Amino acid sequence: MDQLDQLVAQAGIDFAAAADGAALETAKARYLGKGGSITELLKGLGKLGADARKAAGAEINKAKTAIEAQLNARRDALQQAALEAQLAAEALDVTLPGRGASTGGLHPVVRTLERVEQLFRSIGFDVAEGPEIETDFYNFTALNTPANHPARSMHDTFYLENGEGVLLRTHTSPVQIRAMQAHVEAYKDRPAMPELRVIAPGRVYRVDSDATHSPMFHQVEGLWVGESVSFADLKGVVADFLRSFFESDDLQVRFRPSFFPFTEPSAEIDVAFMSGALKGRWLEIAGCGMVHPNVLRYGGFDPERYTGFAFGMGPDRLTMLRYGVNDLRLFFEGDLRFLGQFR
Ligand code: 2NL
Repeated sequence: MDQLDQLVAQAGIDFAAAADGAALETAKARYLGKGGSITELLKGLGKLGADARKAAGAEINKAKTAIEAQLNARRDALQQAALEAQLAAEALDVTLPGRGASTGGLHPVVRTLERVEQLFRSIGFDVAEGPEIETDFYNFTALNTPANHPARSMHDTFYLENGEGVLLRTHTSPVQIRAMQAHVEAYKDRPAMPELRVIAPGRVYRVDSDATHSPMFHQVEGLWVGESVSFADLKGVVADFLRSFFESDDLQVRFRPSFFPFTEPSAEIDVAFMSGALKGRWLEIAGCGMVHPNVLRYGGFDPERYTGFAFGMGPDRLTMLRYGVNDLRLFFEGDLRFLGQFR
């Protein structure tokens, strides 16, 4: 094989060995660069006679063209390989399932609270909220619960450290006292005062913890104050509410005499379902009564002119009955396998 053919063959081998663009340019310089083999051969042509120069020049140019063709082919191949590597690295598998936009849901007790609120709104009640950190006055005194009453004891009530009579509310009644005061204040310079109808849903706290008691639980209280509000109104409102809430027209409701410091007379409310797993069993569901005159007075109402009824119930228990849940603690453990069933 003549020298030029060998040079072309060697260039082909060198170019094939170049793994990337930079290596290929270095290899190219050995043949086509300033001091490259082909360049040196072309420089040597000057020493030849005219005929020999013409023949040799044609041969060298042919070799040069062949080397350039190999160079371009290798350059294209390297570029193509780089592109393919990049595409492979950036590849997206569009057949993979999506990340899953999971929708949240309302806590079952919140669903109960919203249902209770909606039913009472439909008969003209407002919904009131208030602070969970309360004073001794609003939580106890204004509710006719005297200083030495057992409900105030350290065993039932979470008192705040360094707080002068500051505590976690043990019921939502303080919200009702505040609502009464605000109502009386709002109408003090008006010719007449409309009736006050309000429910107070929210979190309450007591030092208590077992399968049926949680240190944090919920309460909904209702209050209706006016000039001719009677126990008969109380019975009608509560019985209608319970039948609507449980969607059962034949729900049995009974009022059993009881005692609360803030109502007189007072009653316990029991219900019995006429079908289902709990059929025929009386279940305690709420407490109620006519607002005690002292409580009306603390709220700003003249007990000689106004009467009112109040009731309190546990939405946690309402939720357990409505959904057939048997352990209260499930509501407060934050386990999504349980909570996810109520969406
Ligand atoms: C129960 C008992 C009750 C009330 C709450 C109340 C509020 C005011 C005035 C008078 Cl501002 N009473 N609330 C009355 C009777 C019973 O709750 O067993 N709750 C779960």
